[in-house]
Amino acid sequence: MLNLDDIRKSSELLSRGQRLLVFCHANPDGDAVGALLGMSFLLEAAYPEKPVIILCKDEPPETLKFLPGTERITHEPRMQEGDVLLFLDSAEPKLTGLHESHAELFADNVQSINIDHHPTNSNFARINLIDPNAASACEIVAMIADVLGWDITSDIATCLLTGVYTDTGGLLHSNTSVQVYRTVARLLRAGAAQQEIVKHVFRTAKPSTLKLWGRVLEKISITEEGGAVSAVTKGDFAATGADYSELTGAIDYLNAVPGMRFSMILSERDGQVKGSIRTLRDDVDVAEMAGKFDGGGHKKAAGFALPGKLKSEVRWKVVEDDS
Ligand SMILES: [Mn+2]
Repeated sequence: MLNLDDIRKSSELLSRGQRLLVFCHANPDGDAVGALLGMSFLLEAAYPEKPVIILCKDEPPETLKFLPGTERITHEPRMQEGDVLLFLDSAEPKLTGLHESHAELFADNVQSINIDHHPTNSNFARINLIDPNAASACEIVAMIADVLGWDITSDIATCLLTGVYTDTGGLLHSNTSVQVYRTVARLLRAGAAQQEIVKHVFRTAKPSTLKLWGRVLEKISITEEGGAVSAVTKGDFAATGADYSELTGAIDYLNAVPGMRFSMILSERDGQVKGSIRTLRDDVDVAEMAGKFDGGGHKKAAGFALPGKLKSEVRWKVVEDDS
């Protein structure tokens, strides 16, 4: 639960800002883009005299370009005296991809607000609005808007509902709480374009995406530890013409293998191997598993990134010939 006092302090901080810079994490997903745009529009309405600058290191994936305002996302922050910064859905500075190129964003004297639902959040900002019980950052943004009496327009509701949907896998994941359904009802009442979201996010797949998923599915192997594991190499991305963002969602198919403790997809990108881990079980903590590789996340959905590349290993075993 969020502290109402912290929400009030945030609004005081925002009202003192000359400009408002809103950020989400790099390689943005539906929750990151939805919260980024939803919050930016809320701020523009609440503080019409203040410039609101919308920032993300990377472009949003094609599937999210239907959201209003994606063309306003810029990639290079230029901080000025009097700026107030907001970070969304980002558990730590490095996830913005800007911590090295723009270390000034995270300096001690910066006026910043951190809105997130990752339990691993490092509370790196001046004010930290962290609710690990929330299923998405968008859910928290909707809640803050209601606490502060900010009007949620239909465009804002569409942005926020996108994050609520994507971070719950279309209301299917175990994080789909009573509060998630309440938020959905709230956003539908505000006029969210629910069918547009469903169409673009869950019912649209480019041929390159389907081909990439084909490779993921073909390469599933079951490990001794009870994991359904697959991997995609740089070569797979090149051969299918898919980009990294198109891998999103494929892991749910690995999770469908019965009896597994967890599922994992390893993918090569930019000289790194990224691991995404999921589990459907209550007695497995994938955030802890990811932590062993310097990663983090939630108990049921986590990830890590290691420098290097993938090397496939085929294991052969000689057995008795009983044919
Ligand atoms: Mn999220």
